Amino acid sequence: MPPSSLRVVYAFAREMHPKTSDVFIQYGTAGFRTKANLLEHVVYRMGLLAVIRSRVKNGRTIGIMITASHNLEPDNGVKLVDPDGEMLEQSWEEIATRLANVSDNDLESTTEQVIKQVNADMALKASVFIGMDTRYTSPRLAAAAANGVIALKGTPKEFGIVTTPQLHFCVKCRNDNTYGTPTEEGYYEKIVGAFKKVCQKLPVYGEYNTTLYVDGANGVGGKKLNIIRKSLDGELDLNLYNLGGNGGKLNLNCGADFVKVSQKPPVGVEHAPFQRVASLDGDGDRIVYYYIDDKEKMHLLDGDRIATLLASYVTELLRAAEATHLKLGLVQTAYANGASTKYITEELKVPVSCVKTGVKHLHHAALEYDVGVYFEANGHGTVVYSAEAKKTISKIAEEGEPEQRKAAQLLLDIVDMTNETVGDAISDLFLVETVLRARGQNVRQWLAAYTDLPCRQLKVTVKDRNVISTSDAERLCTSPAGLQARVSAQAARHGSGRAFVRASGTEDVVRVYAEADTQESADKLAAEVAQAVFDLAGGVGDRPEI
Ligand code: G16
Repeated sequence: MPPSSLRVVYAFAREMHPKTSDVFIQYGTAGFRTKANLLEHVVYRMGLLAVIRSRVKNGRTIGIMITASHNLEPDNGVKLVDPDGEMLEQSWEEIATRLANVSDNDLESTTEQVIKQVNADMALKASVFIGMDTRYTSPRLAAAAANGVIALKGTPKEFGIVTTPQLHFCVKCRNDNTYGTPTEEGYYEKIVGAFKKVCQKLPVYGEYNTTLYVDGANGVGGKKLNIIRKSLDGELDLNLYNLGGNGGKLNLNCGADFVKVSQKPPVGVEHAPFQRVASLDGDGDRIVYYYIDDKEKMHLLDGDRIATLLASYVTELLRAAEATHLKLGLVQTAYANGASTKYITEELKVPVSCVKTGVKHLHHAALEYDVGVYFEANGHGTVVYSAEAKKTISKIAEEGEPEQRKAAQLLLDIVDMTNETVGDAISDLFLVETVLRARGQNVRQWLAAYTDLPCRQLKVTVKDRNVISTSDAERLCTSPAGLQARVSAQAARHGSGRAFVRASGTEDVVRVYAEADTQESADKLAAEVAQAVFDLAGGVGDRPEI
């Protein structure tokens, strides 16, 4: 493709997707995210970038997902998916930001510069998969993405409404046909198929019961579970709530983020004492569990709990398969409850690493292990298995002693049930149900593994959240001056006190996390830290109260 044909890039931009706002926008924790009406030109330009990326990757397929995941309905967003189904390589985030912010007049020349910089062969074919969530602004944005792809003579394929992890899965399958079939049906076949296989091997016993309530956050995840429900042959009875009807608004007072952050049950879900409930987020990439006891108290089983459940069960199976030379490790972020980290190291004796927020950071750290379990406390996570691990387990499944074979075969089903590309609420749901079923456990028994330290999360609005810098996997705040000293001093005044602050990469806020030995202390510490952020980082609006 000769550079002169880049003129069409400008023409499409000017005629159909002009840049109408001067607000600077940055590729954040999970792509670009802001009010939907500020995004059309950004998404069009990501269509252009996806084509360039595909050509740099020798024509392998790249994904574009239109979603703002856990954010409320007025927001939207866009993120790029790399050929192995992973998040866009980080060195390209700066390029994405540059392309998103240039004026329409400079778009043609900037596109040309990017092509040169990354050495893309524009004569190659380019393929881009596009998916979107259920937001009413998504179809328009998906069309803008497709136009960006067409402007650079790439081939877009639109998947319509899918969960974010389903799009990641399809991209991976398209580039590696040993992983599965790159369609929504291919996804169900592999992931739900593996769950049904496991159910044949593990009869229901003990305290486990097959009824599961699900809060669909009025988003896409619940809708997809509604499709899956009919094919489960009674192995799992899904009672689905918040499917987007009856005036329910996306992520509003429901969904995984609401449940985790507010520590309250979602609206729109019926509750029965001790009934386990899974709560998904708006695009189906996060999941947390909870139950309400007979005194109406809610008990949360968040991403840390899911990680420990999966890591302990896989460790058990590796032991039974006599494959303990395979190294299993767990990856968390600063949000991980201190009690979970203690349990992982002291009880499970599993190595644990701490990285910055964002699945992209956790994913890469998890790849260091033969079996890497990674979860953010907010319920975003999965398991990755090295090629060596898969080979070893397959060999044992065929050639081992009977008991070893049994464990290895279960492990192979678990590998198939896992969406290894990214955190996936649906895949994680089946993994959790598998472990509880295998152990004959109810949700209270699951919770009994360890006791969480009480914690609290708050948001503070400031003039410019970029004034906050951090180090040590976001556990230390390096600017503005004096903030860390105040946070440390406040934390030291509370038993088991720990707190940190960081700028969100998906919302225009500074996040505050605090934990301590009592809920009262955790709440107080969080409020004190929120005040410190407000005072030293340019808070706007009302000063947080204690
Ligand atoms: C995204 C990321 C997660 C991150 C979350 C919050 O989740 O994929 O890794 O934990 O945002 O990020 P931040 O604290 O920077 O706003 P989702 O589910 O919204 O895509």
